[in-house]
Amino acid sequence: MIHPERYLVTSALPYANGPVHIGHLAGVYIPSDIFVRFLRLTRKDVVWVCGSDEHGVPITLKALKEGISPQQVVDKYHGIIKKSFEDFGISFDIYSRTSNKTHYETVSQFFKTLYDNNKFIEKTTEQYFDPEANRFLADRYITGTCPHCGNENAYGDQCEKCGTTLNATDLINPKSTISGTQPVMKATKHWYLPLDKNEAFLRQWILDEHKEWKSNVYGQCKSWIDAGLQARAVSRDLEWGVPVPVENADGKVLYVWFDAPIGYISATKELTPDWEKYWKDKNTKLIHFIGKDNIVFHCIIFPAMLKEEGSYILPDNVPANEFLNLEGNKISTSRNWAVWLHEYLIDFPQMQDVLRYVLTANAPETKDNDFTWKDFQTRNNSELVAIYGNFINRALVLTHKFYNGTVPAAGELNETDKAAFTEISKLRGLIEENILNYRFRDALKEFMNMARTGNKYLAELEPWKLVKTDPKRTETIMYTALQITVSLAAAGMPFMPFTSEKIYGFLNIKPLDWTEIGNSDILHAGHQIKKAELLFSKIEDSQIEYQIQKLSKSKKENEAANMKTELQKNEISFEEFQKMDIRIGTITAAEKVPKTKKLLKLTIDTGIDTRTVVSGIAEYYEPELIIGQQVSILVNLAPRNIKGIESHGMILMAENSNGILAFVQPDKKTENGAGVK
Ligand code: B3M
Ligand code: ZN
Repeated sequence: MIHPERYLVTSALPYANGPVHIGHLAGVYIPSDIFVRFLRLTRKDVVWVCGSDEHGVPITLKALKEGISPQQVVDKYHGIIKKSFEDFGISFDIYSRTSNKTHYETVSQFFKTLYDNNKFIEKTTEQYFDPEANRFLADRYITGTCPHCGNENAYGDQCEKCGTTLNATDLINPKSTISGTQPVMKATKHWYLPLDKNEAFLRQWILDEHKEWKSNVYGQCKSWIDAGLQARAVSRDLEWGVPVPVENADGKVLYVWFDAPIGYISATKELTPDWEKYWKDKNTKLIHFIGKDNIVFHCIIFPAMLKEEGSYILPDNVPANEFLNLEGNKISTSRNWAVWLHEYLIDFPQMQDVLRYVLTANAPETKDNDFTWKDFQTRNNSELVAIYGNFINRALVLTHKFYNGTVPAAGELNETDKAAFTEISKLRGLIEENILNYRFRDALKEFMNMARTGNKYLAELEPWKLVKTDPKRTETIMYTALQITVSLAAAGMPFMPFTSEKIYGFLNIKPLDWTEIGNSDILHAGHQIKKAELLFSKIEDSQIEYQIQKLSKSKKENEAANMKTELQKNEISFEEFQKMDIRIGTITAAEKVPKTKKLLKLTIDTGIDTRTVVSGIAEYYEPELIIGQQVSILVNLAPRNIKGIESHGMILMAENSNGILAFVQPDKKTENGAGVK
């Protein structure tokens, strides 16, 4: 017997420092849930592990802010997060947590193995220490003046006003956020993982052997490796975390990014005594689902750890997603600019699948995407209600009406009937192929095409009319429509499991295997189905307005406090301003610059001439959609060569505090060449 393919799937462990929102679902948990549900339907040997990430500065900072202990923080949010996942049908085999005993043992053992085999280098460096609080300060515990922009509240790792990455020692007038006093430098010893030693291996393993990885993932890995890898400290001077398991390491814990990925291993151990076949057998495919900010940890650092340890397999793929924005702004916990899962369910009870659908249809698979409530409404009303729901409802209601809910017997299937089944089987193949290649949006599109196939079948054959003139043929049509209904329940299971379960309930049958989709003979004549209810209902404008209003409240309340307006620049004279020749022009063509993420090549009619400008706006605009727009362009800027293209001028853009760009445009159409003064 051939053994089924074996998979170990992991999803990023969310920090237990706050509830989860739609960004988490869209980026990581829905795609992995679709993938795993599909594997289960195809009878693969699969385990899927996740859990709360309960260590690190994100947790201790939250504790400081809420005035409770780190343990209280993680206990509170672990419960909330776990419940949200369950409520949305995220079907982990285990949702564990990194504060438990198995995890501490697994991490300590892992560290000791590397330590005993001399895989670490020990280094003593000077770090900021708060004498009053008697502790070393992680970067986030130090604030001071940014040397670049003068912001007085820059953090030890980053200035949030100008966005510069900093070292704590760059700050002017550093202050401890714990005691408010000035920290001092003090020597401290730490253990470092020499990533540089793994550079050749990583280069070959990723850049040569994993060219099939998503381009955003591959690209990030390449730039890290090309920039040259350095040794990374795997320990910290903190009280919260897994203690460094060697002598003379009091007050030191392992860095959260050392312990957290090992959480995948601990969770598997908790799940099954058979855990080693998932982690140590070369025939297992290990897949990490993560967001783009976690790429380096999962593609470079964790694999280097696994490689050094020696007994584990490495990931087969790391299908990271980009970010989901909300109504044009970055999702932000501190500004409460988010749709929280537990709140969604209060406003839209039992409507998990609608959110799952919209977040999949609009998933940030290749670039950042925007969630808007309007789009949510449209997709529900004109896709779920009008297509999927409509077909299922018609099939079931007519069966009750014509045959009191008994499946009719089919006569000979004609070409139209057979073509419908052929189409369903073909679409099944396409869904399958897309899921296995991590293209969940496309997979969902093909699923909706399956629903369209059903809709079209009924709309063309009109059994509601035909029943009066040809009841025999109508029986065959309804028989066929019911088989299509079964196929839809089965094919929809990875995407909208609650809906599929409902349909199975109406049909009064057990769930199917994936390979049975497209089968023309699942429900037999005489089988009794149950009363059906509507699967989806229309979302009214008032519901959407309420959500938008709810958001705008948070926006006003929180944005003022978080405004990151740049300081005014030095004064200039009017003559200096006049040197700039700014005109209104129209975009006449636009295309992506190949092999770049941010650049568009634009052709602009400036009124003076038609010219080429390269602009860093690709993350915010689809090239096809901006043709015809008027923009402001600085026309007398010296030409520059950007990625081999000569760029003549610069498009003026407004950039908000989240780095989101918008055109600076005239508010009514004006002639090309009009001067901006
Ligand atoms: N908790 C970071 C995050 O939530 C981190 C992931 C750990 S995965 C091992 O973005
Ligand atoms: Zn700054």
